[in-house]
Amino acid sequence: MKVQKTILEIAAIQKLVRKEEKMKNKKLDALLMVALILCSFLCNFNIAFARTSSKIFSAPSVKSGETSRKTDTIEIASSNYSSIKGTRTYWYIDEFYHLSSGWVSSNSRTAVIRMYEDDEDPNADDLVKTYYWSFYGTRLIGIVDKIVTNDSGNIDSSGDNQVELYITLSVSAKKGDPSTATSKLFDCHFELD
Ligand SMILES: [Ca+2]
Ligand SMILES: [Ca+2]
Ligand SMILES: [Ca+2]
Repeated sequence: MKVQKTILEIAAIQKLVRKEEKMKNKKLDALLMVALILCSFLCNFNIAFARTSSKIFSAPSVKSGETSRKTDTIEIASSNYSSIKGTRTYWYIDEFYHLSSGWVSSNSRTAVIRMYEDDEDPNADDLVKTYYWSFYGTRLIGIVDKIVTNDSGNIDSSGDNQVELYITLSVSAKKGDPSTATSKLFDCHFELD
């Protein structure tokens, strides 16, 4: 009688354990499903919000202590927004080069790159962002010092998803610099959210 009771108790415990395991598996399945849904949502989000990149172009040549002429204007259109805010524009350096021979090597030289959005007369172009950079010897160091957003609002007409961007470059003077302009200091490109 006692033995039979013990067997029944063991069977009941085994049933309980199996039930708990089933519950655990169900919970794991549910968690896995949530993770999968979240992942596919994030992947889609990433694809939907892919940035547009412009072609790579060269820095303008510049004389010591002066501001360069503007580069060619580059048209770049967003596939995410119908109106473009200054905060949704980006400018990156792809390749760094040295100042032309004869220029003084200095770690206290600085460069300022201004990104503008071109507009038709009589509208003035918009100063969108300013990038402040330091030199290491005769080339820019790898990372920008400071980026200032000068215009965080719409930089073109509302409903116009294409902006027309260009940059200018200023390089601070060092005593002994030649009066000749630099050859290209970097290659760069724009991006747009
Ligand atoms: Ca424009
Ligand atoms: Ca504009
Ligand atoms: Ca436009």
